Amino acid sequence: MTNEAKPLVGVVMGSSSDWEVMQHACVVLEQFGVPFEAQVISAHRMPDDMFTYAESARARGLRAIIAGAGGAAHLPGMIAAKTIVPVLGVPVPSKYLRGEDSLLSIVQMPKGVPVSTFAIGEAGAANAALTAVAMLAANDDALAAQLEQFRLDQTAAAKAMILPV
Ligand code: RP5
Repeated sequence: MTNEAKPLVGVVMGSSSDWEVMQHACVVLEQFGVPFEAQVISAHRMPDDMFTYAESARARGLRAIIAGAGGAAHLPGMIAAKTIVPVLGVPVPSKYLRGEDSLLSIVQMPKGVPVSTFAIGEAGAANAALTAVAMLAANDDALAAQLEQFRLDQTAAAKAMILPV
């Protein structure tokens, strides 16, 4: 899946079963008109593809990689080990440990190879994408204005909230 010819953000996940969560990153990138690509790359089931993806990421123009995985979630960390493109890790909820295993696997990177780690699940996926947008906005005034407006809209929506009491 890709929404433009030359993606700036790569969205990868360990399984198609992660899509329910990871699609929320793609929705945000689409909303901001950021060119991205999305695909399954499994650290455990296709390690050679994972390394090829990471090694070629920067030369292909990727400026951020959003990587989601569940369980023993090695994908974000191993991608980060093979590229200097910033990796934004999304812990996907797992069947038995509700994603706490995913979170700890992703967040506890040894010093020297960082993975920026987000909340478990949908909020983490969306926030990883918003962070990628913010990173790109550092050199893109139009994108920065879009992000400012997004925040203003959120504030207005919160102020308009009415409780049922
Ligand atoms: C991880 O294992 C994936 O990221 C996924 O969250 C989890 C389960 O994968 P499936 O068995 O559903 O393919 O590698």
